[in-house]
Amino acid sequence: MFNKDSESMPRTKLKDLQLERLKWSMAHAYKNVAHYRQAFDKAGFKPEQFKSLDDMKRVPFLMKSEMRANYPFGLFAVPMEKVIRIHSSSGTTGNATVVGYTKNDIEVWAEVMARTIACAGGSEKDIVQVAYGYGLFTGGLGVHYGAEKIGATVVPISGGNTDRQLMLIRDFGTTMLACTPSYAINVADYVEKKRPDYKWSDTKLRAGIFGAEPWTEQMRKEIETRMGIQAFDIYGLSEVIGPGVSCECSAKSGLHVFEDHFFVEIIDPETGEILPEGSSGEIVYTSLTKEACPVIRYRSRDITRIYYDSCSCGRTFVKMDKVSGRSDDMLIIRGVNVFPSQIEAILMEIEGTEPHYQIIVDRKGAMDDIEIMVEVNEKIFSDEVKVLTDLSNRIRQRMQGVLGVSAKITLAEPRSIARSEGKAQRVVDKRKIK
Ligand code: DLL
Repeated sequence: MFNKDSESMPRTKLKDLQLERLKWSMAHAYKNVAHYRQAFDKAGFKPEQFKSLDDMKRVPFLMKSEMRANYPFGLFAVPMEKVIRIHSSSGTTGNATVVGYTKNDIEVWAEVMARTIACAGGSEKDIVQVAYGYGLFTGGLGVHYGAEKIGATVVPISGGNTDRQLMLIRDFGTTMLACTPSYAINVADYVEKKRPDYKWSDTKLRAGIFGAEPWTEQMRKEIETRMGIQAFDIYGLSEVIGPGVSCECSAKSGLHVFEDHFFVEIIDPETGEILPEGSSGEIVYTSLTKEACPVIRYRSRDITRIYYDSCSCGRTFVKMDKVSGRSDDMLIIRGVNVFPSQIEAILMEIEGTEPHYQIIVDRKGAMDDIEIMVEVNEKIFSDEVKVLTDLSNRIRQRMQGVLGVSAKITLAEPRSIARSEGKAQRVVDKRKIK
């Protein structure tokens, strides 16, 4: 479902549409949500004063803490009779935020998710196995509605139960798998270790739409080679809608943002200043069509870059880079900024390590201490001590070289780090717990 009219609109026309929709969205939020009224009044800004995209900088941000402070329904802009669905998320850190959807919001969500599946080459001919969790998390139902809208056959299995996932992929002829990238690797591991009889080449699986957590190019390669499929990055956040905010097309060079529904800016996370196109910073969202829970300048904390390039797929929407981390997830180790995704990228380059790891940060006296627990493969683990010592030295040196901090490396035996069916818990920051 490549909606040519909306997805390959000339950019001048798109900007006009965004301006018109921004005016509506701001007036709607101001009129119906006390929080926006107070925040706008405090900033001395009235929605009627919004005349051009340049006026965006005058509009106050919405912080996650403010969403939480309005728990549960304080940011709803329509009466409850109009709300037909609720989802809730803890995001990647902290407490729950609650979002609501009107009938029309669910329609828009299905539309952007149908586009996402189409971006990954999907159509009514596909059988889509939805192994994202169903429930308050937006992954399961988000992909489900999009797959139905495109006319595909949906297998709503939800997360977990790897044996059953494998059975249905084979028996139902699943062509597309939707789950987190860490679970996809988990499934590939499981086949290798426990199901030598299971051959990916005997299945019809040809693509995967993976997201909900940061992942690297190396992880993509790993999934693609081990399962023999094409792996696409899909991105979204519940505060904005769920999955369906942006996704990769066949070019696999950045994720197209569905700009007719979401207006994006990149800001400096420290100062809040808008940064020029192509700069790396925090991505901020304003919903253009959402009725139940409009978000105006929502600070996502996700770090990325947005830019326009004329894409071979014909879509005229800007692209965003793979999210490299979160401004609030960034670890500061002895004064050095470290993103978990950098550590992952290093591990993936080193032969013998598995993509299962955990970063444990602690404070010994006044010093930050970082330990990286890395699983190694069966072969390496059964090797002699010297091989293991060499490997751990190599990882330590590489970390020091790239990150600029020294880390303690602990090699763990195969399958000793807890697996997740959803988002993997990569970081244990004991400094926050104390
Ligand atoms: O994770 C929505 C989703 C479901 C997206 C299924 C893709 C697939 P939340 O639980 O609200 O929503 O978490 C949103 O997860 O701000 C990012 O930090 C992170 N995230 C989501 N997708 C990606 C991705 C869903 N493709 C938070 N790459 C976001 C990196 C991602 N991070």
